[in-house]
Amino acid sequence: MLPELAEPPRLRDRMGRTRDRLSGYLRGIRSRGAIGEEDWESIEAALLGADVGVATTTALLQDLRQRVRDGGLRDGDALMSALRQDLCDSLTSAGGAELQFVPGATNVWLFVGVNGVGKTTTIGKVARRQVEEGRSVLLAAGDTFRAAAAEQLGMWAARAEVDVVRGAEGGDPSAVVFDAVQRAAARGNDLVLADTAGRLHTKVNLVEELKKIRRVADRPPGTVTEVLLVLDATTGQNGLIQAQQFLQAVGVTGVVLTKLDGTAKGGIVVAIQRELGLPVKLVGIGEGADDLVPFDAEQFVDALFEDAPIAG
Ligand SMILES: Nc1nc2c(ncn2[C@@H]2O[C@H](COP(=O)(O)OP(=O)(O)OP(=O)(O)O)[C@@H](O)[C@H]2O)c(=O)[nH]1
Ligand SMILES: [Mg+2]
Repeated sequence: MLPELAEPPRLRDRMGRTRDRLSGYLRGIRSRGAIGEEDWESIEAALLGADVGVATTTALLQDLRQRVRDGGLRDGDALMSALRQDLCDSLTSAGGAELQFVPGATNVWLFVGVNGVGKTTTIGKVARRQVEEGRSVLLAAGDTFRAAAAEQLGMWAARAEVDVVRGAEGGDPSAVVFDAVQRAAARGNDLVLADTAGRLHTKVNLVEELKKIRRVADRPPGTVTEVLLVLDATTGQNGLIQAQQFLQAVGVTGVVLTKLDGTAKGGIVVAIQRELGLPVKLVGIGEGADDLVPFDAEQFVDALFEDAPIAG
């Protein structure tokens, strides 16, 4: 039997660093009777400091300034509520956080992303949750670059009580994924979680390798229902540049943003969704097996601000 899953950790409890950074700038604005130029500067500095990004920050500020000019927002309290609402809206515009799964099929979820972002750890956490939800999971050790990668995945597999298909070190990763899909179909596993090596974006042939993995995984009986780009929140805006490279190589369906617990730059979530048009589906908030939660825009925005949630 799997050890009982702990209560899922709360975003709010793990996002203290980003919240502290924001509140350092925003403290006091809510109680302002009239909004002054220094308040706009504080909001801008807060959003940029949290890595919301220049384009998104500019758009948010333009909208808010216009509404203040039009008389729709009369004081600091109204302004802060509007900012929260705007953030929430921009976080839901790229689509929902639901993970796609076709019942009865051999679903494949591919995990891609550069070195060290947390792909293997995320697969371990996802495996556990999916087993808990009643799915029959098989792992594919598609990172054949280092033997240690398959071993690491094997440890997570043991924790989730699922099997892992491995290949030879230096072997063809798409062959491993192919084997995993065949085996899953033969044994009635309905979900294959495939790990990949992390240097794929750097060389053209490696990008080709990733495309090939995807093609092979999508061949019947397999069907690729998610391609999840894993990004490390602590790398901030650089993550967006990485994302572009992967977007061009494989059809990414969503983002897993890891290490939100270790950064003051949690605003990158907003930039990813607005600037890439990709939904953040899962967020990693620690190194433990339970430290992964589905992304929820409202909970996220609540976790960013020091004061009470938006009324109503
Ligand atoms: N604090 C924190 N650490 C995390 C999180 N997710 C992963 N890590 C840590 O990040 C490090 C790298 O994780 P891996 O899962 O090995 O990353 P990877 O993308 O598979 O790396 P490569 O296989 O080298 O490409 C490990 O020390 C993890 O424990 C998270 O959400 N929060
Ligand atoms: Mg790995």
